[in-house]
Amino acid sequence: MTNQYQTTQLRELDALHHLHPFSTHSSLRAGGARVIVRGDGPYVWDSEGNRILDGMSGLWTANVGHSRRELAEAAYEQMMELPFYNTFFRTTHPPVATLSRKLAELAPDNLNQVFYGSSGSESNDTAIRLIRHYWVLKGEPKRRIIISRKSAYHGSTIAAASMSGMAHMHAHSYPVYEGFRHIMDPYWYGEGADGESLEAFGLRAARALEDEILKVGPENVAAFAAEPVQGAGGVKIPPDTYWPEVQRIVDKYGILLLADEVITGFGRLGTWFASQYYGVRPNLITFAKAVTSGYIPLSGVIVDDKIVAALMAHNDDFNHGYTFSGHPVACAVALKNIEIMEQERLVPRVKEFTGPALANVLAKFKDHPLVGEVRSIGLLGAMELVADKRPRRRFADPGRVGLICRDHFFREGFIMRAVFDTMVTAPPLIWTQTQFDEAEAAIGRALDLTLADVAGEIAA
Ligand code: PXG
Repeated sequence: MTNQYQTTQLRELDALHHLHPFSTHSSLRAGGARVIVRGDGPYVWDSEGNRILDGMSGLWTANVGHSRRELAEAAYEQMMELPFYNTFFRTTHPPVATLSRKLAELAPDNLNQVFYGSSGSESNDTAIRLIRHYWVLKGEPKRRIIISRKSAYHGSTIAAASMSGMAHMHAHSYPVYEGFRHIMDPYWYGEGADGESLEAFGLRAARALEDEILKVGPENVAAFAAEPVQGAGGVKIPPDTYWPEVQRIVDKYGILLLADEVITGFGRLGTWFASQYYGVRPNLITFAKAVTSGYIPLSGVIVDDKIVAALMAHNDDFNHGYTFSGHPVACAVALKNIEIMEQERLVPRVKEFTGPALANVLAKFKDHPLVGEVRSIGLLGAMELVADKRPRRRFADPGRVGLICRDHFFREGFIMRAVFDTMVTAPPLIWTQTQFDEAEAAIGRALDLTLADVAGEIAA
């Protein structure tokens, strides 16, 4: 354990020299960062010795839990054998070839080839280039527009941020990359009209895609890009009617479908990919995060045979790639991670036990005075904190109460993330009843403490 002196020193070094992602730097510097020093299975420890139940799997990543020896050994062995070699200039190596075959086996039938990167953002940049290049190769270069959704998060590089819908990201000084359009989210709690059924809302949200296609001209549309379940946007789970209607529209206009499975891939919904859960047929799946359980960066795009056929039909280079595309150590860790998931049956277990257990914990709080809605699918869950449940009235100053609640969760030894005033969770796939019980107790205490802080703002 780090002692108090070291903690203070580390906080100081961090404040002086480390610019954190997505942070308000002034308040971060004033308050200092929490120092996390260790992880083991479902828990992490801070430098003051507090054990914290990690309800976010790191950051939607650690599906097999923290600090698994097998993964460290896989990395070590690969580093001793071949720590790095590139995959440019007609070279390959055993881990990348073997992992690619494995991913083709796990992905839907028409997706059989993988292009690698090191982050979700990079994989989405690759997907964007592949999509636009495909239409050029097919002789339809006008098809450049990619439609996505308002709360989408596809990454932080300029292209991936442009495909993301979050207006607060576009507000920064860079120009939004040309050729993206954003439609409504399938978010019933936020956007459903009073009295509108989930089913009717799901169809309305899907038809926003058709409206947009017609508005910009079908001949200009290259693809629709979406997370099967929106993660960073607030665990927005589409109604059952949404994806079949989207698939119908995509098929009708012959546009490509990109499923961003950076969060939903590798078992979160009880299938290897959420596309399989929903029965949708994407032409590209992007993945990252849990492919290695976050132990080492790796990402990629799994690509439809018809896109590969278009590439094969031409003799031009596809001028794109990263030094670390198919990094051997990352691929070796991914193979071991997938092997662990298979051996421990972690994916079917989401349907059999962990998914229902999470739903059960969240359901206990649906009548809490602060909670407007609880929802979950597999191991993704959310709780809406509201000032008044009945007309779905939110708190003034969105995000304030979410942060109060998040801090109470932390102090109660449990990590949940606040997306404005929506508390979200994505537990690792290894939780047992013990962790679900601990989560339930911590949620109960943290909600009550939050309620005490904001009692004056709650409808009677
Ligand atoms: N697509 C999706 C669906 C994501 O969730 C990315 C792409 C980008 O991946 P990289 O590896 O470039 O970060 C993500 C990332 C949050 C949070 O606060 C979520 C992400 C990243 C950072 C924070 O929920 N998701």
